[in-house]
Amino acid sequence: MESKTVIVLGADGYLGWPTSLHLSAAGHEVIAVDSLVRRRWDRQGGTSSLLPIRSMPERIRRWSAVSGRAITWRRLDMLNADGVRALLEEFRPDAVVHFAEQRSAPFSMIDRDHAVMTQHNNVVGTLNLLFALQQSAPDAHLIKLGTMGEYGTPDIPIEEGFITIQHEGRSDRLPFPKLPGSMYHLSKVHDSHNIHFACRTWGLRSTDLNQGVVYGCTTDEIGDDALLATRFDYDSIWGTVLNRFCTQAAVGLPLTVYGRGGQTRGFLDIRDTVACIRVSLDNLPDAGEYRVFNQFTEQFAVLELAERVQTARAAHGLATEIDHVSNPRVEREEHFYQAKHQGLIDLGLQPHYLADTLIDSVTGMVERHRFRINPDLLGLPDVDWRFGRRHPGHTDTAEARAGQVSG
Ligand code: NAD
Ligand code: USQ
Repeated sequence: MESKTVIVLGADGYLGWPTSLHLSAAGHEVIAVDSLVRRRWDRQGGTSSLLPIRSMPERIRRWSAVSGRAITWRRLDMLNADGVRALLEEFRPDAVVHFAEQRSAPFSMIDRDHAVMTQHNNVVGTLNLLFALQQSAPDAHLIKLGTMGEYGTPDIPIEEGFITIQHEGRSDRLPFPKLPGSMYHLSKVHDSHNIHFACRTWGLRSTDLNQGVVYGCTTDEIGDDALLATRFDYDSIWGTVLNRFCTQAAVGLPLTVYGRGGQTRGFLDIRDTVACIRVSLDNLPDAGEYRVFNQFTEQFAVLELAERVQTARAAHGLATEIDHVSNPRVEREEHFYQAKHQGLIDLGLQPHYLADTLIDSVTGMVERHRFRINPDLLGLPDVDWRFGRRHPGHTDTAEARAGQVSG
């Protein structure tokens, strides 16, 4: 397989770090880039990864020692437009994988400042990248992480990016309608429009990956090497639902199903996140092509997931309680959901489906690190879609605003 030069933006994050390792193991030259702003948001908000994570230089040294492969590290904020352009000119990448965004829906709904910061960070960062690509690397393949939540939960099947519409005797293939459910999810819709425009107008080539909710904490490259661990969030701001349920179960707390629990989403194992990026990288879109894949492997209702965790624990003789807590979000709790996800499978993705063994391995990891858990972060959320943060002062918003600037 041809070795490519790949810049991974957001490489210090939950998904960016394992992807950097996976692409490096596949023989690509990887340049890992991050502003480290997420570590700052954690410090400011009192959250932290359950798994201890090393600094980027430490993790890269460890990877080099165990694999014999080098990864280049650069600290850079995507809001620094000149820096983004200089990065592309220095490395002349074949591809850029863009994870570097504020990715929490509850964080974006805390208050006006957090909503503005989220959309500014994500939309302006991506615009800076698009202009830098146009000027300095127009042939590079942009692989951008979008989200299934861009579509919302319409009462018709969800296509992969585009839908053919018949209207008044005419027909066209148009972007699928979007009904996002948070200020964060909206930022991804704005990104998608901007990327599509850049492909149509400047001839850039891009794969927009509408990824579902990710679960799990390890990949083939990380294994059980603590020095290579990626972050694992369990709190109500950053923790995604299955990771939270496994954590709650492991410490004997009730699983917090929001509302009735019929909310259905697409899900995938973190091992499939990294595989999807590699598969996208191996299959180059044409110049000017804006390609969209729905990146998930199975869909579940939230209550169904809680019951899966309950069943997996019961197999070990352990009882798990499920609590239906008042839903802090504005979302449908019972709805039709049928989203297509064929594109990546056609390109060769071999999915991992949710198994009790995965639930066991995540709960086992949590049990080994339970002394690091702050139970206040594990329970009920304190951000409400209608009212913002219930306990103002928990995060200093002025400080949080400053958090968008790296340094
Ligand atoms: P994460 O918060 O763990 O990682 C994101 C990284 O991007 C962080 O290390 C952060 O410091 C960095 N970053 C943010 N803004 C930046 C900026 N302006 N300049 C440079 N670096 C910046 O998040 P994650 O879970 O790894 O998510 C990565 C991407 O995948 C996000 O775009 C997210 O929207 C998308 N996604 C995640 C999930 C999921 O379940 N985790 C699901 C679907 C899509
Ligand atoms: N939920 C619960 N209980 C919890 C936590 C969540 O019932 O303790 C419910 C939520 O109400 C929601 C669903 O679980 O209906 C998913 O919530 P989540 O926090 O796991 O995921 P979400 O906020 O949608 O965001 C996550 C990532 C985001 C990514 C998105 C993919 O943080 O970066 O874009 O998943 S998707 O959902 O497909 O848009």
